[in-house]
Amino acid sequence: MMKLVSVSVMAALFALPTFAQDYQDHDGILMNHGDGHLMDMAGGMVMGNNPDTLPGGCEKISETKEITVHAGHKYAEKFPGRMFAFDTQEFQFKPCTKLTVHFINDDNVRHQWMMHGLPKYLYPKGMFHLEVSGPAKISGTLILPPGDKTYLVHCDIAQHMEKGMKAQLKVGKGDGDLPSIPNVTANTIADDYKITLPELLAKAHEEANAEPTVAEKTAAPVAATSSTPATPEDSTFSGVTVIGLALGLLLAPFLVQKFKGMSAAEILAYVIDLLKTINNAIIALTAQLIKKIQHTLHK
Ligand SMILES: [Cu+2]
Repeated sequence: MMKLVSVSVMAALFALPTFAQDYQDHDGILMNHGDGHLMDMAGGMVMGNNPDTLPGGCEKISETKEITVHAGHKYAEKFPGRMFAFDTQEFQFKPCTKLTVHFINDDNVRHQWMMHGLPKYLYPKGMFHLEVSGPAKISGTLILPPGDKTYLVHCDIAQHMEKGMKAQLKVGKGDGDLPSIPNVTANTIADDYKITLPELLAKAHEEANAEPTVAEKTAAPVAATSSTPATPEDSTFSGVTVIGLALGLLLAPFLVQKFKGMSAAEILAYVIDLLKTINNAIIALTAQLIKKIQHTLHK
């Protein structure tokens, strides 16, 4: 009997390290670089740390709260198609809350808890930001502004937000919901596994025909820059725009992949930019061609 007990005690002792994840604690070793920017040699970083200055419009700290947020691959397992996530996707606090965030990175890569849209006079670049290479823990404190507003919280390491590490923090009632937050809001562009490529092209074509404003917007500044009217170049603009649009439509299925996780405004800006580039390239080519033709005709 004694032997059995000692064997099980030994087994338990050996098994212990596999249960207890070793987290590096950065809270005691951070150096203060001023302006709420704390950093250490082990790669831990806090930006926008503000435990004592009240934002404009806050008469006093309304509440003092502490939260612990985990980040890691395992929290994304319940979200189909996602790779990284926080363990919480939505936060809500009273205006003027003093909030301490304990951020625990469970992965063996770098993650951030980055909040955007804060008042810039108090938070550099409007950000409050915790960052650490895991597995590790890091903490920071901020005082939330007054008013109802929804703030984006994400990990800004390349592709981590698009792969699921995105949340929203509502102060007061918030002012709406952000898109593509796992299990909270719908994706900006929904995954569709049933549609075929020709169908997708047809759909993109329909949508492009329904919204001629994109073409108009891109064609207008181009036409305005042409200072020599009554040249044969003028008649090429509509043709050039059509070619640009056709190219855009051909590229559409590939772009859908790229647009995953982007907001509608970001996508529109990207498309307009792309069409401008294509248009300008074709106009330059056409102009060269016309000059050559004119030369040969005049000879
Ligand atoms: Cu990350």
